[in-house]
Amino acid sequence: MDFIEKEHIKHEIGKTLQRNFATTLQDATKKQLYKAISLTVRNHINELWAKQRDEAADNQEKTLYYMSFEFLVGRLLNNNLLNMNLTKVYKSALEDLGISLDDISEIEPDAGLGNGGLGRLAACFMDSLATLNFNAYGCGIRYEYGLFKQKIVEGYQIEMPDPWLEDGCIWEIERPEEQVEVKFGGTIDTYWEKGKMKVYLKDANTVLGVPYDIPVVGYNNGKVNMLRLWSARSPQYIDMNLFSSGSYAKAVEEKELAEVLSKVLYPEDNHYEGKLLRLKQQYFFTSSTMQWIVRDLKLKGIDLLDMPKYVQIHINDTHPAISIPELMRILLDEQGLAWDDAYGIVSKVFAYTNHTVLGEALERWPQTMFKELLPRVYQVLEELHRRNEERLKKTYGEDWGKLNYMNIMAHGFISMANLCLATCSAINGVSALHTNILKDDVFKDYYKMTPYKFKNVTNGITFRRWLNLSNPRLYNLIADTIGDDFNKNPLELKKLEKFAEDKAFAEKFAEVKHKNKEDLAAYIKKENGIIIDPNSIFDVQIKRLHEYKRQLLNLIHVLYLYHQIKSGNGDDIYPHTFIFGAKAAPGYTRAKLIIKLINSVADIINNDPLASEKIKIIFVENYGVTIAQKIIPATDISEQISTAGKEASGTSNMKFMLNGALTIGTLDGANVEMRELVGKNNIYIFGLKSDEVKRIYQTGNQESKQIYSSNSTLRAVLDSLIDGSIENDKISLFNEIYQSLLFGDNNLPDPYMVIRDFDSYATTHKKMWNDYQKPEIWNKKAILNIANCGHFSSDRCIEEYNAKIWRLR
Ligand code: 26W
Repeated sequence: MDFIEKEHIKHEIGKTLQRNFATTLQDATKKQLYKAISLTVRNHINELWAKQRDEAADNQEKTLYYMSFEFLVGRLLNNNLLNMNLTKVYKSALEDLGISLDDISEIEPDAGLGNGGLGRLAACFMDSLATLNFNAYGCGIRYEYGLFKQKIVEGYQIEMPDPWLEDGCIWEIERPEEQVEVKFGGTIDTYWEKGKMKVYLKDANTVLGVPYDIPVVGYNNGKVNMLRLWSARSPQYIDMNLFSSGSYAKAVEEKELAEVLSKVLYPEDNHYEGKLLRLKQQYFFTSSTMQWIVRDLKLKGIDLLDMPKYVQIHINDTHPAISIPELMRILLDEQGLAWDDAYGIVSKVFAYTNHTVLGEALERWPQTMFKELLPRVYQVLEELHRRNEERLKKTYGEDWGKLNYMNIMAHGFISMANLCLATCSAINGVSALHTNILKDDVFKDYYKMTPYKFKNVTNGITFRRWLNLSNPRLYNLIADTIGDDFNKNPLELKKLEKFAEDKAFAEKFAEVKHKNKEDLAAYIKKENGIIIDPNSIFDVQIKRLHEYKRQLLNLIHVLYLYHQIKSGNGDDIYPHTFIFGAKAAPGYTRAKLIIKLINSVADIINNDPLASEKIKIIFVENYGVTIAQKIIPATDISEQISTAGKEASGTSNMKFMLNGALTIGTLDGANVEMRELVGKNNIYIFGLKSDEVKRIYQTGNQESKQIYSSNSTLRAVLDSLIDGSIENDKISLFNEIYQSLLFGDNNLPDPYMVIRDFDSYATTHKKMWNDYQKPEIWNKKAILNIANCGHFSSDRCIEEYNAKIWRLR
């Protein structure tokens, strides 16, 4: 961005307040200030953007369409200032006006259009794509309500709506002139035209897809890509006859039914349910996007047969997989291509990332539901299925068990993963371990058939948001020490290794961490009313609540420490503040019960004069991107403790590493690669490995019961879940959790290996607090973590996607 004078900025803000809000700097509310400031930033972005949109008409470079049901973008003002290289001048202009940028940025709603890792990954990717100067569009849904807001009432999670668009979104631009029609239901009809049979839908319901574009600015390079989010609109105006005859409600009903499609984000993370509305949403945004892509190519005068040269479509998990038959349908029915030509295109342009191996997360749509909602797309799917089955038979013969397992359609269901495996040109996992599990286990039969399709691209995070923006103290310290080249090449962070044993540097690092901890303590005091000690170890687990992520293991360990203290054996325990932040899917009862358990235990410990000297528990309400940005810089210990084999990658592990926290973790997901990069002495690995877990699943897990019988200390802790010592007037409240640990679900005791891994977890913790008390050791390890974190930049990750899969340039 060319340099902008601060006087000019001050002038622009004043003028914007007058022109848009008929107010002045003196009278403006904070909200008006936020909006006016953002509008001035937006103007600078839009000038660049307009130029690039203009150029795009002639741009023949291959473009990526990153399709995702979720984009967890978070706040944009600070991010846009940073990437536009305007932070300094804006800060100083605002200071002159007596305004604090930090205060103002707190006004912006946190755009929570995603659940967790997959949605945040998509947002990090958008940042890197623009920064690396690739032409890319993020394509998704403009949910009117983001992920629910979490309130904790008497320890329980309560879900509240998140109307993030209530006051409008400064950054988006509505483009009604580019709207498309999406058709649902109806029946298939045919007619003849110029000797060709044409297929169309009769009596279908039409919903309009209206695009809203949000600019995505590259870091310091003037590149502007965009996030195109589709909003559903009814093509009908309110029926005035009904309206004037008194049927007001009915008159608006139809309109509402159409517009409900982009109302709300499904809050289930890793647990799939075949809900009709979800299927409608998926078709709505994929059909809108496919129509747009084809229209755009034709506007550019490109022959559709050349599409693979110009277009790459990425499917972020199976949620957008209906794009595949939908693009086929458009090419066949609307563009008149022959099947083989259409399939030739489709089999080249799509690539698919898998983000989870949990069986309960795999999408399988009931055939009847699909057929009724999307009759023509269903026909196309049937043909894709038939042809795929022929191919499978060539490899596997008439092995029907295997065929049904691998088929696109079987037993009344459509397997979206099999659709992707059969038709995409590339399939990737998100960490080395995860990709191996896909190859050897979950997708092994497809891997045998088409090994060349399978790639690994280990996840990454954008350092711009997760270091520069959220931890300016550490960013400045690093930049002052090794220069700021790491902004362009994150591997340059390696230069910090030299300083790992430099006393002066280590002290500065410790000071940064301490200040960040003081800030977090102040925030927690304000939000939770609890005073925590910045000298205690900040031990953090923030992520979605899921049994496989094992917040329960963490909590049981805290309870164990509590028992030690109460029985007079806690002298060597170093003071800890255990921080949890997690949303549970509203229908996931056990996860919600674990939240209640954390809060109940927190209540007991925080109010126990003896125990609270040593340990405190904080549950941070409404965990999301913005809160993560406050917590991560202040963390000493990062909890990455999933049952091995279950966490595809994890990305918060990388954020903590970048911010100089030390990890306690299992050999799961990207933790495995973290250990390789930083060395085994600088990460605290514990617990069962993924192949051991797999074996236990095959042979049963009686050992958990034996541990319970033989380890009296652990037994006392577990028994305290049900003996009234936690919620004495609701004695059976946590019985379900206790039962699951000891007897399990489906006869497998302790299905997530909490009891099995407890001992090694506790021992490892002890080692950590001993190391923490030797700052020269601890800081050295922390600095080595930062120095070796460059690999986890989403810039590296995007370059790798490009080299292995997309080939945009
Ligand atoms: C309701 C169906 C459903 C199924 C799966 C909803 C959402 C999902 C996602 C795939 C869950 C998800 O976010 N997975 C996470 O993806 C991250 C980015 O790759 C990984 O780092 C996490 O390990 C993985 O759990």
